[in-house]
Amino acid sequence: MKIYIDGKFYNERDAKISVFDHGLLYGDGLFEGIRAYQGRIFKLKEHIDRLHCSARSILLRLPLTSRELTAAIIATCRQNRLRDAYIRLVVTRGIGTLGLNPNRCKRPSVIIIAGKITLYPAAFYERGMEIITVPTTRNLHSALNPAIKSLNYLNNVLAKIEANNGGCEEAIMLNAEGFVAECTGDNLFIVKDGRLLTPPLSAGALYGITRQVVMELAAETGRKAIESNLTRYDLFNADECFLTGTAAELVPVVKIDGRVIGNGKPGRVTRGLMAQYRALTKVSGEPIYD
Ligand code: PXG
Repeated sequence: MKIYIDGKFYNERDAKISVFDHGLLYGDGLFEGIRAYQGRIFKLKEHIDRLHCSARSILLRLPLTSRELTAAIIATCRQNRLRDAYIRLVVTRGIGTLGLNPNRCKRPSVIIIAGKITLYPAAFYERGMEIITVPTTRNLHSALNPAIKSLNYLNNVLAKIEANNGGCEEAIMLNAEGFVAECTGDNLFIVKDGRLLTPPLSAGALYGITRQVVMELAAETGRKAIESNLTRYDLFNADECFLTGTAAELVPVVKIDGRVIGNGKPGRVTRGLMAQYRALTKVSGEPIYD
């Protein structure tokens, strides 16, 4: 595997960054997780735009323009001869001192890793998955806004550990007010009486790109998605529930905190959106090869 670091490609064993990089010392940096399907990078512009928004929020000046980032990502896929890939774009604050002052970091580093993705088991997509709410609440947006896709993922990691301890692969994170925010690496939707509902960003959700695509796909079939605060009660009484994310795509949820959702099987609206999403990934995206 060839890994891109600041304009050069390295073999896996030589792809290293400094122990003084503030990405490591303080989680001071950003990332994006991007997919390529059949030789096309899905929603690349949206990922790069979100990276810019995150960078602006943490006062990090990206060393590459959007065009340069696009070219570097495509070049990394080509170097690895990939058609279907999981691409991890990481931007760190760069090398600094042991103090946390980011002004000491001269130049942010850009790292691109493109490889294969490990997906949830196929059974989750066919039969649905079980998830639980966990004690760790989502970061307050007044403290560290969950809309910033930063390298500081300890909040999510703790929730993931709690999910695993409870025998689940994903956790529902509530915000400090007790409303549903999102999962550790996925957004959440429910269907109730034909309406598609998802928490607003202000509840502590990431502006998920899959979330946005799902909202657009639902609109195509005349179903307008509604952003609404949701409680656990709303989830327990939903007709359908599913998660969205670049890695997971759409995955049906059939049990939450021991309550069976709907009839305990992936719902009709969920299955319809899953099919629409799969179809879209096959025909759209930035071509890697000419
Ligand atoms: N919430 C959080 C906290 C996330 O990190 C999503 C929602 C879904 O957003 P997108 O834009 O992907 O629809 C994410 C995305 C990984 C991995 O390797 C994590 C994400 C995406 C891809 C891979 O853990 N998180």
